[in-house]
Amino acid sequence: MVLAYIGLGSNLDEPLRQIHRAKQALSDLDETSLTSFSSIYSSKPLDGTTQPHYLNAVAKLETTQPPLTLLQALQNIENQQLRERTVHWGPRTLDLDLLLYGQEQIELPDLHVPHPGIPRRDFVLWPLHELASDLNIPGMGAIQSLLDALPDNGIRKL
Ligand code: ROI
Repeated sequence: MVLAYIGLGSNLDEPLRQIHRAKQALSDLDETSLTSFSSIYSSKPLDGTTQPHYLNAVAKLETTQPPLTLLQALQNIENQQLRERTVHWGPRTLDLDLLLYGQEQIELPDLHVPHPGIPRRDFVLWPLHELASDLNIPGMGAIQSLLDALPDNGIRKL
């Protein structure tokens, strides 16, 4: 059994509904239980084009699925929620990122764990901190130090 953390993000087509649906889909995954779910946060878009604010959250899973199987399952959920991959870093109905898979460091063409964007993303760090305030992220350090290093970008809990 491995603890895995999943980042959720949406800024199109009723983001709150997208996040709730994705939470349900995560709790229905095979060989997996959803053991906690963060608050939902509203955050300014980081990078990309001019686009609406995002809603973000983090889910904590206990799973026996191997990382690439889990990644495929996340992509299936994105597809069910009609994610359109047209614009790189453009707006999206649902984005699911495999943030952490136990303490493993994985470098594969389609999968980088821990997710390399974590240190820059307050919309990942705040909800992750809510679920695991003493987390140590392999190769990146203590979650509290990562948060302390980020400027306040106006993120807020719903
Ligand atoms: N910005 C925010 N605030 N939240 C996201 O989930 C998000 N996802 C992205 C990019 C475009 C990098 N910006 C984001 O993919």
